[in-house]
Amino acid sequence: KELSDHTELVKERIEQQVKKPPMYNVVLLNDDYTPMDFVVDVLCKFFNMNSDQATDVMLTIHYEGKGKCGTYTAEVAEMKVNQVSRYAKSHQHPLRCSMEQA
Ligand code: NFA
Repeated sequence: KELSDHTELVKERIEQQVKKPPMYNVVLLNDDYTPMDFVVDVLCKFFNMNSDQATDVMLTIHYEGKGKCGTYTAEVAEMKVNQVSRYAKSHQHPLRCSMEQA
């Protein structure tokens, strides 16, 4: 019995180590002022998209209110949100970026 209890504990520990971390979608929100070109630039610069992909995502955001830019672990998603927010602010655009559980 003790042996199987121990086996169960080891199994649980391995399961935790193998378990995938929670993932987050980084999203951009539409607004009335940020230029379309700037959004495409952000998507290329921070989310490694080509111009065609970036234009598709930008138009989705423009017409649907928000759009997914990528899916990352919490640490990486937070970094993207901070970098994009700082970049938009430094160019005096109101573009907002946030993360949500995937
Ligand atoms: N809606 C903005 C415009 O018409 C473009 C935009 C797209 C802004 C995606 C923010 C996000 N200039």
